[in-house]
Amino acid sequence: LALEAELRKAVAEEQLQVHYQPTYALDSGELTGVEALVRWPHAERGMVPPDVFIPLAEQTGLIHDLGQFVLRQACFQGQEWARLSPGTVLSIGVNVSGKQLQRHDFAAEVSRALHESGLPATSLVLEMTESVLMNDTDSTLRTLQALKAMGVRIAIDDFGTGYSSLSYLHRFPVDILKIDRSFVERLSGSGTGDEDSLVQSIVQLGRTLDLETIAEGIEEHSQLLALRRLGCTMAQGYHFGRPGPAETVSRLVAARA
Ligand code: G
Ligand code: G
Ligand code: MN
Ligand code: NA
Repeated sequence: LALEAELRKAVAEEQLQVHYQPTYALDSGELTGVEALVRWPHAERGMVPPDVFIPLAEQTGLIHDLGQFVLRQACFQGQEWARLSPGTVLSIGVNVSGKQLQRHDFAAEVSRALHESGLPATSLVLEMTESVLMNDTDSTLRTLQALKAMGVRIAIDDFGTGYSSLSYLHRFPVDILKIDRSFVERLSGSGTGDEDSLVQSIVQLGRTLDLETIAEGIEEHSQLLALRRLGCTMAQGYHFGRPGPAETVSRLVAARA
């Protein structure tokens, strides 16, 4: 079978899996949420990485069903964690591609997933890249405003790698900047080097615009210390935990309950 046909089958038969990577508060070390990351376990190819099949899904239109699957899984799972540990509110991050956002019924589908799962809208964070928001159409604006009205939050993924224009931050109701891991990788450790000023600028931009900042790709303790020094409040990365099956997060949630 061609990869496309196999992916179509995998989506239709719900063979895709959703893994979750935890995010943490940098000061308290508290678990604050997760990012949902789709996985494709393939009989012959092993785990096919999303870098391979997400672009294919976008080209073929499969991204709509795939995206709905991930969104619904993440919402139901998020609500289960909320039940496991009442009083703990985890943010549930779900990646959204531009193709999904362009669909006129996207906000309605999000609303349906929230209602059917019982997950509060304020727990859901939709992650999209800057390039998605550069597609500055009235329909994108309407969709984001509808999501905002529900209480869903919007995060800019890979922030700083896309476009030099920041005008979309004024036009669209953005809540969170996720600092791309390429910036985190270059942190000096002292928090005072030239390479640190970029991260510091993003954190300050976030503060000025009243946006949260989450640093991605923390692999070293020294990066954690530098980020704290630079005023970043939240982080995710291999240093804290790799993406893993829902049960891994369930254990973390149960441990705090
Ligand atoms: O998960 P890593 O674990 O390999 O993910 C690689 C890329 O795939 C990232 O850029 C991530 O944003 C993207 N990705 C992972 N899961 C999803 C998903 O459910 N939907 C979309 N659109 N992209 C995803
Ligand atoms: O584009 P997006 O931010 O959604 O992609 C997240 C990707 O980053 C996933 O592929 C995830 O597995 C990966 N990732 C998460 N933490 C780390 C990390 O500490 N180091 C590296 N190299 N990749 C990471
Ligand atoms: Mn992401
Ligand atoms: Na990213």
